[in-house]
Amino acid sequence: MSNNTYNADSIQVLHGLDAVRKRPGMYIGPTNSTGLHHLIWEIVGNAIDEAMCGYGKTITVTIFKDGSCGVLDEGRGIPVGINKEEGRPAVELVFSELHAGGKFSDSAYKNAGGLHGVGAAVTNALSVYLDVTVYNDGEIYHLRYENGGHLVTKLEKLGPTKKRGTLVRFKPDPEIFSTVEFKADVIQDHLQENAFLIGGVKFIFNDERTGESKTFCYEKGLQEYIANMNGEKSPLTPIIHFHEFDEDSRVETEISLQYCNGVYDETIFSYANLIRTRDGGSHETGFRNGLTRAINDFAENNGLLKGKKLEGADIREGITAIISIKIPEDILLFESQTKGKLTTPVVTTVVQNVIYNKLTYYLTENKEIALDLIHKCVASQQARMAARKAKEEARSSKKAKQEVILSDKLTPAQSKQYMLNELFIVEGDSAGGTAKKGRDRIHQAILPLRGKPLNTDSVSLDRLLQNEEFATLINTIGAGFGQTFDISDIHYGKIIIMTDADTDGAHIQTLLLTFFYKYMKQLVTAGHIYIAVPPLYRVFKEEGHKKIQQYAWSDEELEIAKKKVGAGYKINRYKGLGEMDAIQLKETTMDPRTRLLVKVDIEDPFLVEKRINVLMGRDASLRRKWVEDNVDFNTVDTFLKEVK
Ligand code: TTJ
Repeated sequence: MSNNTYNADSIQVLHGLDAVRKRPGMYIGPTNSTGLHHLIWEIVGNAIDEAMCGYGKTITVTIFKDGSCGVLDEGRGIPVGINKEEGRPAVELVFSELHAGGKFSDSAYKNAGGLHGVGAAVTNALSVYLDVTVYNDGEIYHLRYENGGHLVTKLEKLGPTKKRGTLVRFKPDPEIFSTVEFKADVIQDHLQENAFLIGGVKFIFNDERTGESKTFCYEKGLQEYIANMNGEKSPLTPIIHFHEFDEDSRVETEISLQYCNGVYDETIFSYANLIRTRDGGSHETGFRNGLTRAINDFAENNGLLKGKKLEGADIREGITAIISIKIPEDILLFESQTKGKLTTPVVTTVVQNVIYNKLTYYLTENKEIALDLIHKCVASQQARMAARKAKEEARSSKKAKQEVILSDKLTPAQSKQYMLNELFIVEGDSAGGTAKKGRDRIHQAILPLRGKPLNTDSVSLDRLLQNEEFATLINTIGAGFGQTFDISDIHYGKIIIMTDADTDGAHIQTLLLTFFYKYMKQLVTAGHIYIAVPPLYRVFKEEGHKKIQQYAWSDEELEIAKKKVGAGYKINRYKGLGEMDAIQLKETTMDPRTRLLVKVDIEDPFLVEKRINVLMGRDASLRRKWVEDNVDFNTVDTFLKEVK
């Protein structure tokens, strides 16, 4: 325990928690649902630290009926002894002193999972109550805070116990957060992700609001993470796993990877001290360098290269990899507050050496797998060179910007200013016809999709590719797909999916999104994909020659619309696009001045990957359930941003 850092008296300590309440954003980010869940991650992170130090194998998170959350571990218990400098029990300081958490922990990797790593005191400051129970030395200890971190029950003994561990239960303050409703799926995702990252620790989730209970425990950790991500894909290699501790730098590196057939892109996730590093950084750089060198060297030494060296992209095509490193807190460096990118320099060489040495050894020991893998890399290389050559030839013969032969189904836009053009992909021929009449012919193109072929319950993307509709779609967009997709060639600035507001429509949306994400990923990440949101109601009446009307996109809006139109109104309830005429469709869904669009906004590739696995998996009932649970036409999905 450090011995010279505490000089704050209790008044300053309280002041500290007040500061958190005044500016919660500085400590937990936004005070929306995301921030709300950070309260849990801060607490769970402490329990995880203890488990990673080897104390306790089970962490239980419970949401209670009163909206509070309890986190229980089986560790050594937060120390209850009196802290000499402060003259107060250490456990009390943990919850009332900002940043105190780590000072009482001997873990090198503290703040696991807590995004800002600000500690348990922040959770306390933003709660209406927080109860701590410590089971240690045969005694139950208890203390309680209320009202944003005011100590109301000092540390007390409650009686004997045989248990060991810590239980923290808190209820978030509705005056701070825009919502205080914990979401079961968000918590489960977080716990599952941690369970994958720390093999062998059991995470239990109980939701007493619904009676639901789930357990996540993966003895094989990252390897099961990969298995879970690649579930339905056809593997080219087994899951390959490396784990190494570097004594000099004290960096622990764990890598799991697998190659699959029929996959064009690479999926690489990285973590530093259990924090997801979305934008990669030194560990990912080291991984890429080491992987490229190992495979090139091996291929060269075994006479498998056909001429030129393989490029990194050739080597990574079809890979799924997870890199998880753990490093001492004092050299854990991120590019910014949001911790998206690791910058600790030494990590690059450490990870590079691990993957280079271990993979070289693995390939030598597993010649057949090595041959399969190198053949795939060489095939990728050749495909890439052929695509490049074809493109150069097309460019030089000035065919490049000529329209590809378009399906007769497409009604093209007249303008050649591609970025201003919009492609509407419309569910059904009849709605397609209406859209054709309602469109702006200069900038809007219509591509009707027949609902039927998309509607099968066991869709494989490979089959979708052979499907005529998708072939048309690829041609229409005009920029290729998969490895040869080139975003600079797209023929439309906005690609707008327009379906009925029902379950089938939602299913078509998700199939299309999945298709785009998989084969034209940049279209999605660069924000070119939109979903049109048709209204649910039209409220109208005729007064003489005057027509008064209002559209409504939700039941709340319907009530407002009824008032606006006034007595004697009639209501159209739209069950599908087909029930609108061209003018109505134009006004509500197509005209940029009046329509409602949502932009598909991928914030979290982890969730997307997961969503895609559910959606494209073999289990049709899971998929249907997902669509029913998550696609709500009255609210805007969290992945989507409202735009015009
Ligand atoms: C610190 O070093 C001495 C033995 O106990 C170590 C410790 O801090 N253990 C510990 C803390 N176990 N569990 C926690 C903990 C658990 C939860 C749920 C919440 C918090 C803030 C801490």
